[in-house]
Amino acid sequence: MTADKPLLQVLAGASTWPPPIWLMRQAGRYLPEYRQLRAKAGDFLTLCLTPELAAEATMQPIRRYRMDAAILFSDILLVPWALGRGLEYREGEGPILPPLRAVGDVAGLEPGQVLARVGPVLQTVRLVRSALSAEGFADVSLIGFAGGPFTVACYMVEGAGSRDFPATRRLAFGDPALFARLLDVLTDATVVYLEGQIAAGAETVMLFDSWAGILSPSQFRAHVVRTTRRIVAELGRRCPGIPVIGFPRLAGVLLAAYAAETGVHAIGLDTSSDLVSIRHAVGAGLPLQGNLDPVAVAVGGGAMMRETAGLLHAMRGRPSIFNLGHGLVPETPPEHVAALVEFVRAGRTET
Ligand code: 1CP
Repeated sequence: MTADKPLLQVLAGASTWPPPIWLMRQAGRYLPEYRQLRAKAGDFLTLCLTPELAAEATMQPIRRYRMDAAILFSDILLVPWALGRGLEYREGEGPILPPLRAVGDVAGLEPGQVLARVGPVLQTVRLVRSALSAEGFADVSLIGFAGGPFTVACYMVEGAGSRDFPATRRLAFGDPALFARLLDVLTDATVVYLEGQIAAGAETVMLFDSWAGILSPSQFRAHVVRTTRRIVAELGRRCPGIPVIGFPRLAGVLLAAYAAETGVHAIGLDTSSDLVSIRHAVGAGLPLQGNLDPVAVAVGGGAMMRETAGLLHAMRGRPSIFNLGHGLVPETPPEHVAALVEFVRAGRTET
């Protein structure tokens, strides 16, 4: 029920105080209980595809910190995996996929086949919903997610992580028809996947477009705005009332166009965005989420508190969700996260 859940209230346009808080990568390697679970699962993909273990990873930060939202424990690359492209996570290297460069690589991708393969992820969503009610977290919202089609395409074309994805940008300019076909398949697959998560119990969904910021303005409109607008419109038809949070990381001044043209219901800000100037650029009523530097949490102490107080001050009086500008880093001491949550819950705008 929206009425009882601070995060959903803010997404519906309310300015609650103190703002609700959750943190990107709140589950993960900085938590000793996660490292234990990860060791038990063996590899990361097995952890994502074993509903009992993935639900446990989702619940760990909720039990420890009582965050206002749980985010499904999974990964954005489950979509290419579900499309049959193959995916491997190598220790210390990150994700590896077979690079996609030719027409033939896209021809066989069927968005319809995604639902058949993501059953375990949808089961995780159901398990988390029941765990939240069974363990007394009735006011904690459940966030589902997917990667933005452009960001997922980056990993599929490049075949791995990269600083600036040169092969992807080359394909986008060099074979626009092929690249558009790939983005269309990913857009359709993402709609089906998010609709499945919502049917299983996700109350809002977030689109992680982590690499949106590497594009020129015209390419940003073609690959990020166009796909996001289609996902938001389609989900609006299929799942009315479910808010979509967009995270076009490092979009900079293009954030205003993203906010105006995609129809997202809230925007996740990366570390570089200035909350005060952004709110003039995107309209006063649009909920904003962000954007503490995760490194400040790793360092902790006065530096973290001062940054946090400044953000809280800028958030006051408008619909805001406290979060980071990017994910928690693995070397973050868990007690720094506890101190951060306590500080935000006290609504302190001064140190
Ligand atoms: O245990 C491990 O060693 C695996 C590390 C890990 C984790 C904990 C990966 C591999 N993915 C995840 C979980 C994850 N990924 C979540 C879970 C929920 C939570 O936030 O607690 C989410 C939302 C993601 C999303 C994700 N995966 C993004 C978008 C957000 C971002 O960080 O920019 C991206 C880009 C990925 C790809 C990915 N998966 C994993 C890694 C190490 C990466 C980044 C690879 C790279 O480009 O360097």
